[in-house]
Amino acid sequence: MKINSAEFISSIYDLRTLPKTVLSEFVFVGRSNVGKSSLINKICHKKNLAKIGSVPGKTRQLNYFLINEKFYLVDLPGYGYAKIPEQIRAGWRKLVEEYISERQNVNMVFVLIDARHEPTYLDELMVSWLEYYEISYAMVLTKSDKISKNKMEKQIYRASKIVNNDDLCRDFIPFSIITGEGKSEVLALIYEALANPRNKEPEV
Ligand SMILES: Nc1nc2c(ncn2[C@@H]2O[C@H](COP(=O)(O)OP(=O)(O)OP(=O)(O)O)[C@@H](O)[C@H]2O)c(=O)[nH]1
Ligand SMILES: [Mg+2]
Repeated sequence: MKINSAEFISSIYDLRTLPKTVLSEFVFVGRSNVGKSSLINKICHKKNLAKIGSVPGKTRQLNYFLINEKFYLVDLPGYGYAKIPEQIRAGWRKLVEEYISERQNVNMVFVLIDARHEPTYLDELMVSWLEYYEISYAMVLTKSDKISKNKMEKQIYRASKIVNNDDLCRDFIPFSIITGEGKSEVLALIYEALANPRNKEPEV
């Protein structure tokens, strides 16, 4: 799949103002500074579509990008930044869990983990939410240019330890904005998922 158009649509602070649409949403989550916005820019071939944070943990909103006028990429606020007050963290938790659990448009989630580090408790929590709500996801190991192939294999193994449901976890993708590794794999997963939208039981 090729991305021909990518356009910033809106920043959402309150879930009541989410776009009224039936289009699929592909969501990027992960700790602050892991490279969510950089990945979105890379796959869209645009330098400044998603803002790269100079101050980690600053993003508090969901940012919506419309791609090929067919689906959205959603950049979620990063978690785990130590200097954030507890009250704001609780706000993040509520916003993200409500979005993940209630938004029917969510087709698939990309969980980003810095390839240099082990998954954190918050990564584990995110994966457990996704599995609980039966949302398919892929793990992306970012900044792959900073580690060796050997180390990457070990890190993929570590990441696989927080997966409990292999049916929901679609893939482990090493990714780098420097080398371009992983870009076609991320796009291929999106393309595949677009053909098979999330199948939810009708609500009663
Ligand atoms: N070497 C290298 N640096 C990267 C890569 N991806 C992101 N970075 C750098 O990591 C820093 C954080 O990237 P962002 O894309 O702003 O991270 P984020 O996850 O959006 O952060 P928040 O918005 O704070 O949650 C930036 O300085 C990027 O240039 C990568 O693949 N390789
Ligand atoms: Mg960001």
